[in-house]
Amino acid sequence: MTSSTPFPADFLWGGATAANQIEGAYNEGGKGLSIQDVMPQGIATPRTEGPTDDNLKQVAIDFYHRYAEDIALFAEMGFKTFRFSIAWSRVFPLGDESEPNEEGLAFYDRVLDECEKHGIEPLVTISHYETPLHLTETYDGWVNRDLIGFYERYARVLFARYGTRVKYWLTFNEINSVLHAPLMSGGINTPKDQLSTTDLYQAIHNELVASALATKAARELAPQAQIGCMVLAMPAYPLTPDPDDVMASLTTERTNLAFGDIHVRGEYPGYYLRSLRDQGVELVITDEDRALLKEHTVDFVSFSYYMSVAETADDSKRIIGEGNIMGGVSNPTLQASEWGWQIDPVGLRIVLNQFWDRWQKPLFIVENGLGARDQLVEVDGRKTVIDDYRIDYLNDHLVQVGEAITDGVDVMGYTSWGCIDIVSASTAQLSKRYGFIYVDRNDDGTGTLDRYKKKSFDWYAEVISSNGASLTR
Ligand code: BGP
Repeated sequence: MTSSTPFPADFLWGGATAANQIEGAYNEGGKGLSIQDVMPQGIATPRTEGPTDDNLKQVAIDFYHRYAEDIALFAEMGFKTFRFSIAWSRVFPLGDESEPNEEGLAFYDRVLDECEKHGIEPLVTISHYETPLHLTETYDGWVNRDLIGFYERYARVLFARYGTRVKYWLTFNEINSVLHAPLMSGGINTPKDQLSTTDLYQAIHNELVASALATKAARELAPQAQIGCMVLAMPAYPLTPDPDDVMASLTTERTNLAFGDIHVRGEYPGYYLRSLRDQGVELVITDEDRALLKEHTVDFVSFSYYMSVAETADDSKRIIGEGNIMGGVSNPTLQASEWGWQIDPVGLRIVLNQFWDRWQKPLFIVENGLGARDQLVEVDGRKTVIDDYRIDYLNDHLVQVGEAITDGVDVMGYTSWGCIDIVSASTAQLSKRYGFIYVDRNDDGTGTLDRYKKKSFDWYAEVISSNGASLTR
């Protein structure tokens, strides 16, 4: 380690993925269907009746069969940690059975074997946009309180099986995204335009209680485990200095900050309760729920960060960008990616400072990256991608992480999203690539699935080996 880096010596550098976006093998090993099997276009179109052949996630990048090769490539980059999710429907094919599927559990044993072989610390998401389809169709997903028990049973199986091997756990991926993507995030079958506000907020409450119960279970079954919540972070800047715009931006930010507040402080904040009252929402919250939330708060806060948005109180000024699933007003000072996500490295420093000031919990950036179209070229007889745009994006964001650490923020680590090319969550494309490793698979499903190192592969390896000293400031 050189003295010119702000990153601590034990900083967890790595990459992040999710089961449904990498594994494929959608009906192998006793796996049941998940909501992803009826979402061939991501969140762009309504769900289909059943699985369809045009769904790239059926094969994804075939990580189910190629995990050893892929983890070896991550190790070659020097990863200290690898974030992946466990497919709930691999472990409980329907979701409401009493006994887990041994073949599904054995797969993750093998993944963990490979991580251990290379000295890579696993970072496991328990639920990442892949609710078993049966729970969606029979119970309407998280709207139904029964899911709390099914999730707790699933989490207990994971802690009992992997608790000595996995230290870092995340309960729900981007838990706040259920506000905008009820099916993908909350497994809710009722179409968004027919879903009542009460049902939506009840689903959120049920997930929060389940998250607390998982934390409780971890304390019992895996005492050395560290449990994190995971929120989609997206600062909302006031579009102008007009106090009404500032208030509007605060209100928008609070729709996301509430999730961290509840996970860290163990109770609903006053502004959240007021918003429920204003919307005429009355939730079923038991005394036991309140006690669970209060007693089983998280050890750390993890989050994804891709973009910021602007906010205004003046509807005539609302120019909505393409945005993430969370939407938002475009910021005229920022450039956007090809998919309309506004690029804002300083926003990451702002989020880190805001979260640290607010919660005083260690922070883990578990998703960040640039989705871009790549072109495979041949250089010195070797196929590669010259992805300087991705290097620039990641470099500029990591420099801001360094600034935040220098500001005094406790940052545990950074896992760039889609460290190997994967199927996109929002659009289900493979052409929206994030990886350091190119996967030869196209949007029409053609391709060899061969892996090629991009220019960013060597760049990230250097960032890790120098512990951030090689970043260009
Ligand atoms: C987050 C999700 C991920 C991931 C990422 C990039 O919202 O947690 O699953 O996919 O965004 O989004 P996309 O794949 O739509 O480009």
